[in-house]
Amino acid sequence: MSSGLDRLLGARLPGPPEGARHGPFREGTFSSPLHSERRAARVGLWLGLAFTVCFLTGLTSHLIQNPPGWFYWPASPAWLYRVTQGVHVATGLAAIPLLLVKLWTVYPKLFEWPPAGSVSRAVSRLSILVLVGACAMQLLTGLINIAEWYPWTFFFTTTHYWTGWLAIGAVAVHVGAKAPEIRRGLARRGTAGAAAGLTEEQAVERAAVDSAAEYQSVSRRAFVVAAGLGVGAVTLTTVGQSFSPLGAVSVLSPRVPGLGPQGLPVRQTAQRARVPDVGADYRLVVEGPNRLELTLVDLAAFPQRSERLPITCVEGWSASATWTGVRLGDLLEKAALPRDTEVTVESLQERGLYRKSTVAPPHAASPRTLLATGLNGSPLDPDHGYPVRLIAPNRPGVLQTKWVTKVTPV
Ligand SMILES: Nc1nc2c(c(=O)[nH]1)N[C@H]1C(S)=C(S)[C@@H](COP(=O)(O)O)O[C@H]1N2
Ligand SMILES: [Mo]
Repeated sequence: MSSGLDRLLGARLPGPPEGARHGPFREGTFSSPLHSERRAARVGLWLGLAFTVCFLTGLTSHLIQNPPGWFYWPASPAWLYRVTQGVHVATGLAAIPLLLVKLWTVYPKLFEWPPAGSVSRAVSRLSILVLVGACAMQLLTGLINIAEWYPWTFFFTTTHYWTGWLAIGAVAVHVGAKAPEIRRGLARRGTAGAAAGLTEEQAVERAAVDSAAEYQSVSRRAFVVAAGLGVGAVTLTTVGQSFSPLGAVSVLSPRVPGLGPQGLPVRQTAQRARVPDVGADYRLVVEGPNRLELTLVDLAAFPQRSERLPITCVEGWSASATWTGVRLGDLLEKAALPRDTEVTVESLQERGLYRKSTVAPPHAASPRTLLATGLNGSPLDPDHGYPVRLIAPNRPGVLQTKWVTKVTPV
């Protein structure tokens, strides 16, 4: 807290005499301008922006995977989800160093005296506990999840969703409660006092104290540069997992583009998913008024299409590939169903959350949605879904079902 503010508020603070305070509780312990209201508000602004964008893109991903009746997600542009989910993971990662910086600018508040003072003060400090707890938990579990380490027994996706609401709610409450401080902190020097409703004389005094403290400190600029470099380094070394031009410097991302069979990453292998061996008895069944039961030879007799489409894992990595196969719409039409029929696509995989997915009408009808048998010019590798996988434009990877054996109208 700046000494100017201390002086202004000091008269109103009840508490034991200065001599009774010890260690960091003594007045003037934290005099660095890096702990100023101004610094806290500016870092907070960036952190708030990162959190808001991260929340909105995360909510979008949630709605695509659990669409309520009013929700519409288009099949084109094919790259849209790749961008929204890439931004979700990138802003979440950037928020980690930002949160650490923010906590460092404000931690002297832990030693404010008196500790509670009033009921409203106690409530406000408790709300900070919820805020910091929810934000830290959200960022940390998100990071562990994209590193593909799952050391928990709860279902990550549901927890991540609800903690997201808790975190953004706590951010909103915090911004509301701190509005005067934020306004002062973000105001240009000189107008700060006016925004705070001080008399002209007080404002001049405050501005003088604040700017002297800030300007005298060379460390202020070094701090901003270090914080910026931290955020930049995290972003630069991870964003290549979805933004391929930066793939070469993507040393910290868990998924390196190009790794995996046929030049594409694999999240779940055929072996781990315990996919039964595919033999001559394999059939692709399409339920409908004219039920189809197709062998791979039957499937090859349909018109073959090739589409260049990305796989975009919800965990942030994405990669484009050329897929070859039969249009889902062609199969639906052959089964005497409208081309925009909402369908469930089911895998040979017997257990697991991702063995099924629902294809919404815009995606079923899209001429780019394929039941693919080929990838980058050769038959699908078992880990990419041999013999048949779904690939549709603008859809999360988790909905691009592999080892497909059945298509059923919803
Ligand atoms: N049957 C089945 N399909 C699946 C999965 C799965 O676990 N089982 N994983 C999905 C997920 S989470 C992703 S990101 C993509 C990954 O595709 P790839 O392994 O072919 O790159 O496949 C999807 N299809
Ligand atoms: Mo995924």
